[in-house]
Amino acid sequence: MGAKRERARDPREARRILEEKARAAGFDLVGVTGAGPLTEGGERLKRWQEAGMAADMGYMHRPAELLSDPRRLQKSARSVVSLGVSYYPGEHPENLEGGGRVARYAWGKDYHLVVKERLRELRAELEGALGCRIKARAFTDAVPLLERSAAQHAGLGFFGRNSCIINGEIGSYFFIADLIVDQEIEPDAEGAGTCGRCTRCMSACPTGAIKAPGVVDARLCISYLTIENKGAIPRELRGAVGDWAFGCDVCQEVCPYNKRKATVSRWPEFSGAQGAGPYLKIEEVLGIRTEEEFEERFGGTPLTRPGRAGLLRNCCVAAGNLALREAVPALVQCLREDGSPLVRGHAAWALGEIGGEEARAALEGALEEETDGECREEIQHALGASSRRRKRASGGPSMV
Ligand code: B12
Ligand code: SF4
Ligand code: SF4
Repeated sequence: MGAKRERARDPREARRILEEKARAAGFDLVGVTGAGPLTEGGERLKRWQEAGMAADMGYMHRPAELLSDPRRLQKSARSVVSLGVSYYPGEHPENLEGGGRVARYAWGKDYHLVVKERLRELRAELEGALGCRIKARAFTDAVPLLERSAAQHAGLGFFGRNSCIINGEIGSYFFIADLIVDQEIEPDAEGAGTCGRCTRCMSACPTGAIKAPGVVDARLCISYLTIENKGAIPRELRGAVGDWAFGCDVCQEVCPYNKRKATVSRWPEFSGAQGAGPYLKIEEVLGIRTEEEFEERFGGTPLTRPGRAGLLRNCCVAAGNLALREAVPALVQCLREDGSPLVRGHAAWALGEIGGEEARAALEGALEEETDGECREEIQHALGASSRRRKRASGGPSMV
């Protein structure tokens, strides 16, 4: 076999071969853009950062010039191949058993691993078909690049008012994956489309996180609060989190493009059967005390991202919002014996929301034992909530 060439000969032929191989690898959307800086995206990102909307996601505070320039990731880059794969696993069944709701993208296996493997295979296929070596950086949601802006430039879709990239044929329930390559591949026309006069996502967002068309304030977004956020979920936002225990789909659920176009993913790895599925059993999650148990239960799924304490925190909030009486014993145990103050504090809050004698007794007992300042404050607040509820129930004056 002769030595491989450095370059594919014809950019148009390379584009045709890419289309064929990417479709064969199971990608639903394929597009290409040049490797130059994503100027408009970078400017918007800077304004978003300056407004504090990146919250405490360290990787989103990197300089906008870095996040918007593919060549900073790979010096020899000549094209960015943007790929889309639907993860849509179907509609949420009704929450009849008081579960913690999981966003659709996370029902199955960890997409980082699943998609990366296919990207690796795709690159090998391309090298074979083009007869040249390809220097490539392959990733999905894992490196500092504005993947949505690159996808829009590569023609995968347009920016919706919810800030997701929407494709006219499949909606927005898809992952974006990228191959930054050192090959000249014929670029596609930019993605076009519009929300028209629709503003459904902006009015449906439970926390009012969509501040302007395409601008999501992460500090308010349930997806941030339940996944990336390492600390407490601000008390004033907990009620609006509802039963979401991991991520949030509201601004995509209401989108007419998804209502009309979303079709179930062809990748079995993203089905609920291969991972955590649409709902978590709240009591079961609240019983996880060690990192080992957590890894055994959720390893290989996206749900490891917030860590054990983060996921238990979320389940406490969901239990409180669902007023889940069955969860009281598990919450009491969290309050008494969990090693994380984050979990104890949110368990106290949930017990205050659910109320009842057992919850109240546990809160009073915990106040005597608890030494962590923030937890003590949560317990006191929960006791206040519970006595206000008691007064209301007995017809007495209310403080609210
Ligand atoms: C940080 C991050 C988050 C943060 C912040 C989200 C946000 N909207 O910025 C949080 C944790 C909240 C989040 C949540 C979600 N995320 Co996220 N997230 C990212 C990440 C890592 C960076 C996004 C980013 O750069 N944000 C900064 C803002 C400023 O950039 P932007 O979203 O691209 O917004 C641009 C528009 O304003 C745009 N723009 C440019 N021109 C124009 C023109 C018009 C008219 C408009 C309106 C906008 C516009 O310029 C901005 C800068 O590029 C990307 C992966 C990546 N590396 O890109 C995934 C990514 C965006 N997330 C993704 C997903 C799936 C989600 C969730 C759906 C998960 C869930 N179900 O819980 C939610 C959706 C929430 C939402 N409505 O955005 C997918 C989106 C796929 C798609 N089809 O769009 C990505 C691309 C990951 C992937 N590789 O698939 N995410
Ligand atoms: S993911 Fe949920 S909280 Fe975040 S912007 Fe969309 S609807 Fe709002
Ligand atoms: S719900 Fe309406 S405004 Fe929001 S992204 Fe979809 S089409 Fe656009």
